[in-house]
Order: sequence, then C-alpha cells, then structure tokens
Amino acid sequence: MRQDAIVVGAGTAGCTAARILAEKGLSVCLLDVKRREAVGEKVCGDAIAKHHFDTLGLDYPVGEELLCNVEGVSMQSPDQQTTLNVRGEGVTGFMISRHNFGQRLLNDAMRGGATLLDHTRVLEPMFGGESVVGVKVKDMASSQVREIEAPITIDASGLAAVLRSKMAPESHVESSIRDEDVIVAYREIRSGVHFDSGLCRIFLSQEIAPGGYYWIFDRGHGEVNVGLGVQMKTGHPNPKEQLYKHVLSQEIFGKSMTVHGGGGIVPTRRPLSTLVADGIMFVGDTACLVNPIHGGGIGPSMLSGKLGAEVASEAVETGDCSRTVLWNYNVSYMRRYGAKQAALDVFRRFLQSLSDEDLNFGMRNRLITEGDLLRASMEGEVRLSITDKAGRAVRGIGRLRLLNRLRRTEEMMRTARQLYLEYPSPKEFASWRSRVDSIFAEQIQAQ
Ligand code: GRG
Repeated sequence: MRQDAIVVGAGTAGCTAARILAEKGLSVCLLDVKRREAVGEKVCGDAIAKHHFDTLGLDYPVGEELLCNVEGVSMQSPDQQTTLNVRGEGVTGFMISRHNFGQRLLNDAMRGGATLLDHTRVLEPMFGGESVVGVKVKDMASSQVREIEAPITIDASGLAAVLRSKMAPESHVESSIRDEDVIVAYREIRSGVHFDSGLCRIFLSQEIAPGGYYWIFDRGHGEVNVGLGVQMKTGHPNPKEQLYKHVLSQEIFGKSMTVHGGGGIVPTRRPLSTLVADGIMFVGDTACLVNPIHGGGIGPSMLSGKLGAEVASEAVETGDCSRTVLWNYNVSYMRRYGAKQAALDVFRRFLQSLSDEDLNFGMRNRLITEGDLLRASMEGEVRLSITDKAGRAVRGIGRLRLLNRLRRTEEMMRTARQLYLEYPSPKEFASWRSRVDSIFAEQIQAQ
C-alpha cells in the first residue's frame, strides 16, 4: 500500500497530525494497535489548559467530554504548612473525559479523510538509504504482516517510541532517553469523594513521591483523579504502593470506590534535540513534548501534531521530505513551546534535587511566589521577586546556598530558553547541541 503520509499512533498528537494532513488533501493512513472504540482510553491526569484550545482553534470540550472546569493549580509543601494557589488566565482549563476527547479527535481526523487501520501493530520502520520510506505492520486479527510506503512518516507512538528507538546515531535523533527524565505514575479514578476544589491540587513530598508529586484533581460529581508519580531512578518506590499507603489511606477516601486504576509513564524533559530526520517526524510523548514541571502533555502534543503536519504537507507537495526541508517544524515547535520546556527542564531538575526541608523552607518563606510560578508555568521564565522578608529569612538561618542555587537555576533557565528560541539551522546543529548538553551536564554536576 502506498500513501502520501503515515501516522503511527492515534493519540492526541497522531490524530491532530492525521486530521491536518488529510484536510490538506493528502492520503493519510493512521495506525493504532488499539481497536477503534478504545482509542482515547489512556491513563492520564485528564487536565488541560484552556489556552491550548484557543491556539489550535479547537472547540472547547462540552457535554460528555467536559467533566468540570479548572480554575488553576495549587501546590502544597511537604509539611502541609504552605499552599501556593496559582490562578489566572494562563492556568485555567478543563478536566476532560480522556476517552471521549480522544474519540472526538479521531472522528475529526477520519471525517477529514484519514484512513484508520486499527488493531494494527507497527513493527519497524523501512529504510531506503538513510531515509524512512514506510513501515512494516502486523494486522492483529489475521497476524498478516505487510508494508506501507509513504514519503513521510510521523511517529506519534508515545514513549514506546516504536520508530524513534530504531533510529541510527547518524540521524542525530536520540533513540533512547535517560530513566531520570521519566516519571512512573499510578492513578485511580475514585467515586464517592467530596473534594470540590476547582483546582488541580498537587502535593510535594520527596519522602512519599521522590522526584515527583501526588495529586488529587476534582472531576465533579463526587469523582476524583488521584495519583502519584515518582522519578524513574534506581530503587524508586512503587507508585501504587505509595499511593495506597500515603494517600488513599486518608479519611476523604474512606467511602470511595475505584472506578479505574492504571499506571503510566511520562517524559519530563526538554524536547528531543531534533524532531525530524529524513522522511520522518516525531510528535507528542515520543518526542518528549510534555510540560516538565507538571507532566501535562495533551496540549503540547496536539500543538506538535499541528505544526508537524503543516510542514509535512508542504514537504510532500514539493516532493522533498528530507531532514533539511522538515527542519522548519523544529524551528516552529521550539519557538512556540520547546523553549519553555527547556527552561522548565532546568527548573524540574533543581526541584528534584531539593530535600523536603528545602521545599518547606522555600515555600514558607516565599523564595518563590505564586506570581513567579504563574510566569514560570506560562513562559518558562523564573524571575525571582525575593522580598526583604524572604532575604532576611535566608540569611537568618544560613540557607544562602539554597538561595544561590536558585539564582543560578534562574540564570540557566534563561540561557536554556534563549538557546531554544534561537534554534539553529541544520548546519549549526552540532555546535548548538553541544551548548545545550553542557548546560544540562553542568546542572547534573552541581547537584
Ligand atoms: C497518570 C501517566 C499519568 C500521568 C499524569 C498528573 C499528570 C500526569 C498530568 C497533570 C497535568 C496538569 C497538572 C495539568 C494542569 C493543566 C493546567 C490547568 C495547566 C496550566 O497551564 P500551563 O501553562 O500549562 O502550566 P501548559 O500546558 O501550557 O504547560
């Protein structure tokens, strides 16, 4: 079979890409191992900021798709003494029915003209020289293996990275990522919980959720999405055990019932250094396009699907899907969201290196304020507004080192963001990448 484009994975990134390619008049084959009716079923935080819908020109979720509105995000210190409530235009959003939302995106793609091959496993990429020229797939019902060819393939297969993991070093695409840059999570949907907060509530504790957090998000009608994620480091605790021991044991869950439970993994780093190679593009989780601080990935994945598909359709039309032509997708994604991710990746690593004592101290004394967090979350920029009181507290109890590290982090965030805003041409890529690597290497050493 020959198509103009192949999209591997019918998640939020893949469906968005497939819809746009099809609407541009290309023949598109959308592949997923799930059956059609299961597309959209995913263990997820279910929260998404409203601004993504505005940017993408998507209708807001309504009816069966919308669970409730979100007014912002709150963050509680490990000693439970300080809560920072971040509210404001940039952080309002929705709790969605992930399945219904996924079905909407799939139906939109199919209405646009994309062909879905569901219950189909993608086995491997096919290469013609160094270029990806299609994929080998297996029909799960008949076990028949066949080949699909296209000038462009979009890998939207999630962290499974079905195609990315097979890329050769010469493509400059990271075929694997560090375990430390991944969060392992377990979450349950629980009914019979009265937790009417309107905020996505995040609880920090290195003891309970090392390198991650636990959360309780209200879904309305007495339901919550409650979960816990830990950094994937050697010897990390089991997130399900931690959730049961420290969170679901709390009184508010006393009469609750489990509606659904499941685990998942989230990449929490800056984007892959390049999102393209000859004949192929990477979108969504496969390309690590997630907000590194809170782990939300629906918005950036749809954005990447859109930006990638726009560049891909032009490339197909000109008959040249080489890395150089696809490069514009790198430039546009990094400007629109990747630069913020790079800055927040620096901040994420800093946060993961702190002890509970540091977190309690920093939050109590407002070394970082709600306003700082709002700016960081929206723009990836930390500009500390250290008050006199906070300054006195730091000096008073000898925590100058913490303050200095925070200042250095602020500086590195700015540098990382700027580097991604000035994403290089293919020719300058190698030297750009070594500058990026040196920032992140310096940060690892400092911790
Ligand atoms: C269970 C596998 C698994 C994953 C869960 C908990 C989680 C991962 C995701 C939740 C993400 C979250 C807290 C989303 C909040 C949505 C929101 C209102 C965000 C506020 O806006 P910004 O600017 O969001 O921080 P963007 O998406 O623009 O970075």
